[in-house]
Amino acid sequence: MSFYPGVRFLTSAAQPAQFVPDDGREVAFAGRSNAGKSSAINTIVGRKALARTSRTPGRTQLVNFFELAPDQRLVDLPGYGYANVPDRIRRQWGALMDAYFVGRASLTGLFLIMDVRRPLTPFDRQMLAWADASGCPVHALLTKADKLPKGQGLRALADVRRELGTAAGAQLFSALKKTGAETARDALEAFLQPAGPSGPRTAPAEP
Ligand SMILES: Nc1nc2c(ncn2[C@@H]2O[C@H](COP(=O)(O)OP(=O)(O)O)[C@@H](O)[C@H]2O)c(=O)[nH]1
Ligand SMILES: [Mg+2]
Repeated sequence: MSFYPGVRFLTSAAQPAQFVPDDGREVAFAGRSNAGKSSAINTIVGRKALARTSRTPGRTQLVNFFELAPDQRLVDLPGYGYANVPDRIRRQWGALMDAYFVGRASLTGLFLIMDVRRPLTPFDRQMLAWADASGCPVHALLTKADKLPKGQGLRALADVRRELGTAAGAQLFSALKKTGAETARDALEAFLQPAGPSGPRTAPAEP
């Protein structure tokens, strides 16, 4: 079952002009190729094949937009960090990400997907820097937690939390075992919900 009954694919953008209109609220998912990003999206949304999963990472640099509910979107950013990528493609990726992070007013949260066994690669740090520069809060998923004994997973989580400090939330996650799915969904929801009334509370009306 899907936690977002109205979820639907909107479009794939190869360049900024193809991004969907920048309104409502949008949460982006980024991660090293093969880290488990598509699997995490499918698990969190509760749809088996919303985002495509694969063993052989594709090289197409596309930003995939999904509508979760009216005015709420999930964005699957192109994977990064796989070997043997021509420089031209790497530059194209950088330009696309830069355009996305700099200009995206509706971006209210970033999910950073990292293999629990290989967290915080240089590319991940670049993502964190982009998010920080655009004032976008980050939630890190340490995926494939089922691949490590529990103690090792918890140590990896503690290490990542120590490094990130207040820069991001972090949790263990497994698409295979569904570990952490609910926590991740709560974090997604928190990013998608408009903040409560910001200014000072209005005093009760005088009689
Ligand atoms: N054991 C395990 N394997 C996973 C998990 N998540 C993804 N995978 C596998 O890792 C590979 C890459 O996953 P995918 O979601 O396509 O990664 P992406 O390239 O980041 O989108 C696939 O073979 C998945 O089946 C997980 O939580 N546990
Ligand atoms: Mg993928």
